[in-house]
Amino acid sequence: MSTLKKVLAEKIAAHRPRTTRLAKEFADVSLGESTIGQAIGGARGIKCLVTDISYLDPMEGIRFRGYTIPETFAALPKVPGSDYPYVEGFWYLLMTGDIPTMEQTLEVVEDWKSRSQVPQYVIDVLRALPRDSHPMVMFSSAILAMQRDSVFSNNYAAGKFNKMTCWEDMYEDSTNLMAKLGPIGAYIYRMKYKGDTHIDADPDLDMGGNFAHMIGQSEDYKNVARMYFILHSDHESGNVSAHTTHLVASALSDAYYAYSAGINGLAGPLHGLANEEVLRWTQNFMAKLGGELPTEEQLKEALWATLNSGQVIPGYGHAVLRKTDPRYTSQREFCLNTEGLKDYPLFKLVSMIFDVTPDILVEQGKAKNPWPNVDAQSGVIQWYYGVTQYEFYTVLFGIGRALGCLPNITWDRALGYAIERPKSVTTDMLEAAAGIK
Ligand code: AMX
Repeated sequence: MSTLKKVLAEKIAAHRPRTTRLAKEFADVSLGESTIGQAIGGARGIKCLVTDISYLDPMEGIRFRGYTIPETFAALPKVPGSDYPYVEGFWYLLMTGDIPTMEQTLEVVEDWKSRSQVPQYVIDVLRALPRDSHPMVMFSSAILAMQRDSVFSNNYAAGKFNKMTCWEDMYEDSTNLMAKLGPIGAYIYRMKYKGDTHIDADPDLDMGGNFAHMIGQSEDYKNVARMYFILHSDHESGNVSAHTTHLVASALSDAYYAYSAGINGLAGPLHGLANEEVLRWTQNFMAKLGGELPTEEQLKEALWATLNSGQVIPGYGHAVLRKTDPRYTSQREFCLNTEGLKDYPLFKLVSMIFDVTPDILVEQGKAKNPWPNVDAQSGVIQWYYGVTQYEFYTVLFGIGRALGCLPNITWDRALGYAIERPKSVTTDMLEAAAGIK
């Protein structure tokens, strides 16, 4: 058994009595009541999910297993010659809550390599889809196609379901899936945008480095990939992709069914597609100006025109955050510290948008959070390095998001979380509760 799985088994055994005690002795303790506004308004703020993988404070932003983004980057073992950590070490952290040693990290690196071969039938599925299908359709289809190999579902069908040990099958499925997502993303990218020519994995590289290599990117982009996947991994469990994955898994559906569904949620413009929308908005705007940077007045006009036409400013606002997203700040610092990128016109425009948009959103008076989220900054980095196919950006997000969603559903199984089933009411009942009927 790998060190990671052994440590995970110990953590699970130590954690189980806490959840069991809470459910048995304190089940009636209230976490707050729900209102009509919350029932109509997307369940915003209702506390009815549990996760220990990450926590999102509205003012501070995300902490992964208790670590802020800078603390996470500082604490994890770094890829030799790089300022950025191994994605594999981050996976160890999210799974167990422990910062791994270099040795433990390298064990995960080897484990993923041994599981990373994409089956030929997945390639066949990808090739059978119309080539102009959105890359998220391809990504989700590839994940779903692999369900036939699910350890959990195959054991379940063989009558081998055991509530106490089934987390191990979920762990195996999650690891098998995670190890293949980078290569699948790279295959989609090269098939769609690089003349259907493909690059084999380099056995000497880590997951992030290999993704950069397999899409045909530069040495510098390896750090971009590592940073990007880690930053997009987890944002506690109420967001659409994480919640969908958890919800589907709660029916004892396996990791493939669950994460394919999560990816479909990530594909929406209010969620993961926003990074594509940000680049489209910004590029269209620059094209109208003949490639020149706008004046502040021109920029304000364009932002108001977007709002007045009933659209949202992509990359701004958040359901939970009430300040600038630290994932935005982290990527902004990467731009400011990277020669060439800090003076790049598109980055300058993104910075100008950052300077004027919050005031405009405040003046409009609708958005509860006028500050930028992760998506406002990520596309410009991709564009700078030559990943200019912005419909692909959400696939990058989807590879990263699996780092959070899959440990979450492994723990869901370990702690025996119930099938999810919130209660519905009718509009008549709401009107009765409001005293207007
Ligand atoms: N531009 C214009 N209007 C906005 C806005 C924005 N960026 N953000 C919120 N609003 C509007 C909402 O549309 C809503 O209007 P309505 O009352 O007419 O329906 C009103 O402000 C109140 O919304 P809210 O409570 O502040 O936000 P929310 O929790 O309902 O939605 C989010 C959050 C992210 C969907 C929203 O801010 C938004 O649409 N942002 C732009 C899209 C985006 O960047 N999405 C990515 C989010 C991060 C991620 O998941 N990747």
